[in-house]
Amino acid sequence: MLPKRSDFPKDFQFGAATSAYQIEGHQFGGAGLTHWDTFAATPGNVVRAEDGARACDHFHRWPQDLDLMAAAGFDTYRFSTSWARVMPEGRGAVNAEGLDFYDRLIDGMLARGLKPALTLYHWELPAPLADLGGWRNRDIADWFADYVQVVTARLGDRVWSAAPINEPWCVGWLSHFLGQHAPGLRDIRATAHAMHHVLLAHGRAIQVMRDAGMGNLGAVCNFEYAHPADDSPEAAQAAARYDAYYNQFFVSGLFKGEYPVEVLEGFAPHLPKGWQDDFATIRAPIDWLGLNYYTCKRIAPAPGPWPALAEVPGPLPKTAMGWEIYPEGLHHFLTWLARDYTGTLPLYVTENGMAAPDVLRAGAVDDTDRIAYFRAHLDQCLRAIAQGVPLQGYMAWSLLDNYEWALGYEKRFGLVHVDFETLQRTPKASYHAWAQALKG
Ligand code: IFM
Repeated sequence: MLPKRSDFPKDFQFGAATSAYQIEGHQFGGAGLTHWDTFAATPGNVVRAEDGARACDHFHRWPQDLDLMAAAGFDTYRFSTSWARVMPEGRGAVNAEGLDFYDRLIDGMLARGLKPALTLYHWELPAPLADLGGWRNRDIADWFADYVQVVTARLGDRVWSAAPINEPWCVGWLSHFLGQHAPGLRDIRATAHAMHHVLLAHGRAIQVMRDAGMGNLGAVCNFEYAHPADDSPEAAQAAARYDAYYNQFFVSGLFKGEYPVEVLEGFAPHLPKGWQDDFATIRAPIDWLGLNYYTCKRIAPAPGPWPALAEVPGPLPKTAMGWEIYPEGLHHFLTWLARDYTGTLPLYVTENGMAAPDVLRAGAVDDTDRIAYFRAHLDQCLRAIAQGVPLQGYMAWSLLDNYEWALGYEKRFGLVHVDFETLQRTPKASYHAWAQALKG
């Protein structure tokens, strides 16, 4: 059983989240090529070279998917617009069919009593912009602002909340340093540029939306608890470096107008010229911060250049992603952020959930592990709220099984099972547990 709605403060928002490329089907409706299409088409990058061409075909099946959201009793639906669907070349011409789609989708949410929680970039960079250097190119802040302007003009009057960019760490580090996501680079200079430009683009987008009169604007960052692998001072320092570039970099930029010293040790020669001057834009006031939280890591020192660390396996039970289940980490980040960065600013858990080896048997999926995962993390939310943390909502990842990026369709995070042959949706036991918890 999950904690009940009535266990949370009045007006606490419960939701579920998805993202455009992971569910829509990018071959439909005139969307342009993205860097995920080209990344997936390059051997070795993605399991079975799968891409988002069809995904869950949410482009056509969205009424059914929104019905599922509403029937479970969720309050908010966190979704994203695809840059390449709205502007297939990334700049210039607008794809009317794409904007019409999002227009219908938002009206569909409102008709069902769901609050639209918009994210403007969940990783589907238009390929023509990748050709120009993508996030390494400072001009991306202006390209992004122009796209945000187009979306805002059409949809801004009806969304409940908006955040420019999902998980800046993944856009920057995972994609340019670790090479695991598009564009698959492994280069510290590219990483430093991308991580800074993501924040600059965020700030420009907030300005655009604010100028257009929109409110309830936020940022969504992901966090991973860093345990030192052992008791040595070297492991403690390695974990501190990991924590600095993973957990502190973006919130330090957004709320303090600085970058952590541990990150500057590696980044200083590589950040774009004049980076300090951009904090005035980056610090554009926001109305809330969203946390995406899944797991912790064990960090050991390692030979080699900065950051000179390695992840080692940990002892806790793991999800199908191989991620340790560590709900206390969510409590840590909620209290740490409120204490050191955000104060009384509302916080939202904008993603939390687990991949499991779900099996559809006789029309049902018995994902009791996922229910336990949600319960454990919701309990940590309640603990933080009782301690005064201004947490105002929680959104499960994800409504549907979907395209899990470099891992293709193999890892299932959904409350609703998707058969990727027939595209049939089947609510799992976790979906029914949410519906029960949200009743009344
Ligand atoms: O599927 C992703 C999502 O796109 C961003 N946050 C983490 C999820 C699980 O890996």
